[in-house]
Amino acid sequence: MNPEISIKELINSFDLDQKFKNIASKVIDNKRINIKEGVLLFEKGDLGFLGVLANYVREKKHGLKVFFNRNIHIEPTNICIYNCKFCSYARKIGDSEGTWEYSKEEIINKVKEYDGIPITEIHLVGGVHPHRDLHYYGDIIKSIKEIRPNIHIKAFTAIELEFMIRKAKMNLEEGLLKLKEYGLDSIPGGGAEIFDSEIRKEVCDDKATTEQWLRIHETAHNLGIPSNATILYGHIENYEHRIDHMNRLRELQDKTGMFNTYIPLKYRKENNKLGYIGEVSRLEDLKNYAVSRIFLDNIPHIKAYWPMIGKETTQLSLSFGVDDIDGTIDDSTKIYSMAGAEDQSPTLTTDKLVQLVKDCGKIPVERDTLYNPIKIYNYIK
Ligand code: V47
Ligand code: SF4
Repeated sequence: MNPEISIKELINSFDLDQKFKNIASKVIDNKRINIKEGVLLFEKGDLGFLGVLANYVREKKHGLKVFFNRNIHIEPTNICIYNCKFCSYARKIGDSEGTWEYSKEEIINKVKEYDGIPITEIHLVGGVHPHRDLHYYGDIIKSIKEIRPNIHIKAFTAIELEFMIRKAKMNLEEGLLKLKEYGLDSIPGGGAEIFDSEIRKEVCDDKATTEQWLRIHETAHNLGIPSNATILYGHIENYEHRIDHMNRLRELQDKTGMFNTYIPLKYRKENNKLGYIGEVSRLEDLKNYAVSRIFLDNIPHIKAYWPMIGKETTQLSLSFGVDDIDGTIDDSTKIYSMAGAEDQSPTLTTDKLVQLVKDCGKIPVERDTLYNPIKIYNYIK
């Protein structure tokens, strides 16, 4: 069946206001929706309609494929100089409880535990330790590469990078190039939080600014280092702030084209200072994925981070624009478990991950960090 006819028929089956019909026509004709239209989708979009439109975009880009990778997360420390109100895991030097810092040897030993296991990526992210600079972490990356030369190292949020480069008294370009030399392959999406300056001031006023976050990613892209982008949603921001956030990413992506994936991170409320506001519903999560897929026409992938939202919402998200589920096989990350994530000890074998995708009628694809396929699974159950 011609996919354009079927999507038009599907859209016509909704009783839609003209404004939504115009948005759907734009999306079907490969035209970009504007800020006002993005906000309208959030405010008044029917969830079924959003799902159909987001799924159309998703299938046009990736068919029924759902990407995952085999990675491990290592968090070198939870010591952090900053005071983000949503953070449940950061501690200060000298705090009597719940503080950790792994030595270089401990990190290397963790990597060695995966000898012979076909992981393709190490995701290395932690707190901003006041005494550690770029060379300290660069040396760790170099040592990991010595024992696993082909592993992809995706490391350090823009917040960590801003501090460790400044501490090493380098400018951004020098610092990022040096890290690349040590073995850094790409940058994860964390630290973006919310770009609106007023809301950012309310939730994380002492760390790198929006402008710094964007500059770090732009500089990395210009040096050939790809990256991801996140948003922290479901706290005190409103829909305009979410669209503003995505719009800034869309504009940067127009310039560089080096963002691989957009990862909406749902705010979790346990053990942090914003807990009194509670959490948004699953419906809101699905709406957020769908609008993200529709609005961010130039970012190839939308990722649902399953340890954070749980396996069921992850499965539902696959019909609301998501095509990537990260796929951590052994996730020792504490940033979410301490904030009350669904999955308190997130590990999924590849078999279970593959089944989770097949159960949704989709095709699991194991990928490397840069989305080159490693194995395409048969989608028959
Ligand atoms: O920037 C902190 C978030 C992020 C909470 O690039 C919280 O592939 C929810 O960016 N509730 C760091 N979120 C993690 C991150 C990430 C994760 C998975 C994959 C990738 C990738 C990147 O975690 C922080 C912050 O936005 N976070 N506290 C909380 N209470
Ligand atoms: Fe530090 Fe990151 Fe926690 Fe903020 S979110 S306090 S930067 S560890």
